[in-house]
Amino acid sequence: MMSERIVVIGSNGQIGTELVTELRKSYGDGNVIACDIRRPDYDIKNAGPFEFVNVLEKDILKQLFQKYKPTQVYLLAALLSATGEQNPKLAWDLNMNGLLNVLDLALEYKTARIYWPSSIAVFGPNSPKIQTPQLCIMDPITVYGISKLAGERWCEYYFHRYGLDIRSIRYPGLISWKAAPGGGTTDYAIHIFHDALKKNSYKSFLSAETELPMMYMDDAIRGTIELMDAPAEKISIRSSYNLTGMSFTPEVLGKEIKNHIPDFKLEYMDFDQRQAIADSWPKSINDTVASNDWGWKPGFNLSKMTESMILNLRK
Ligand code: VAH
Repeated sequence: MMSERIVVIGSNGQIGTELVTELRKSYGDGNVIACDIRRPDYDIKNAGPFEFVNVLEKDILKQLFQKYKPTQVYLLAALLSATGEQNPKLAWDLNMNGLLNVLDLALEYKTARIYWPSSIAVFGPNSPKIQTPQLCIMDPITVYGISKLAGERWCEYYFHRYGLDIRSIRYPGLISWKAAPGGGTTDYAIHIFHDALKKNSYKSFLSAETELPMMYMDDAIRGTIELMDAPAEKISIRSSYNLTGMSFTPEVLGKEIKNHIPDFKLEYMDFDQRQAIADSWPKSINDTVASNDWGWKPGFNLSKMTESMILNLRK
């Protein structure tokens, strides 16, 4: 079997950092090319090939495809919900034209499989809030969500029109300790652990009862690779799969942290513009289609995630 050659664009990000490491374990360091707009701030470069790539510079991107003829491409580069609202036109340009550049080049160079992440940000105020289904009303209020919803439509179009095997997951909030989060609305659930260990306290920018779907990064990485490894005939969704691990509020997370740090104190900011974004998103996600199609099953619940975060951050 021809060996896989995998290009990961956006390798320095919260997901990319861990995905490159995991893929290199399976496919060998030299077969996973980490690509980003800036040099990695840790030793990923020493562990395997790294290329400076701006996904909006199509000629440079074409040289990357020409040089590596990748069998798989993961496009993770994007502006997330909160930072996207600070710079809407850049968010649209990067998230949308970055995807279209990769889709066109994947066609031209016959890339066997492409991965592109969507998000629960594609849902909006009129989407069902509880156990949000795979198919429903989707009226996103952020440019990030709009770009992810449009991107899902393009992915499905390139599959049906050109047969491009592109696969996607609507990630919930992702919690991890290895790499810094990148400007999301759910990032309170990461900062809270750092502050709890440093200052025994945290001031949440989301209100106590703001329930959101979340997932531990270990589950997100495993689910992503399981989706990419699934036989094509099992994939019934070519927009993007609903996927979740758990749902919780800042208050519930704070109580779970107190089980490990008894004098932890959680407070709340009076106002933050991310509250309106969070209020427009689902409280919980129905991911039975992913379970039925390719056997998805989360491995981390709130207590297991909290224990792992605190254990690893304490090291
Ligand atoms: C964000 N972490 O907050 C990302 C994610 C569902 C949330 O898309 O923007």
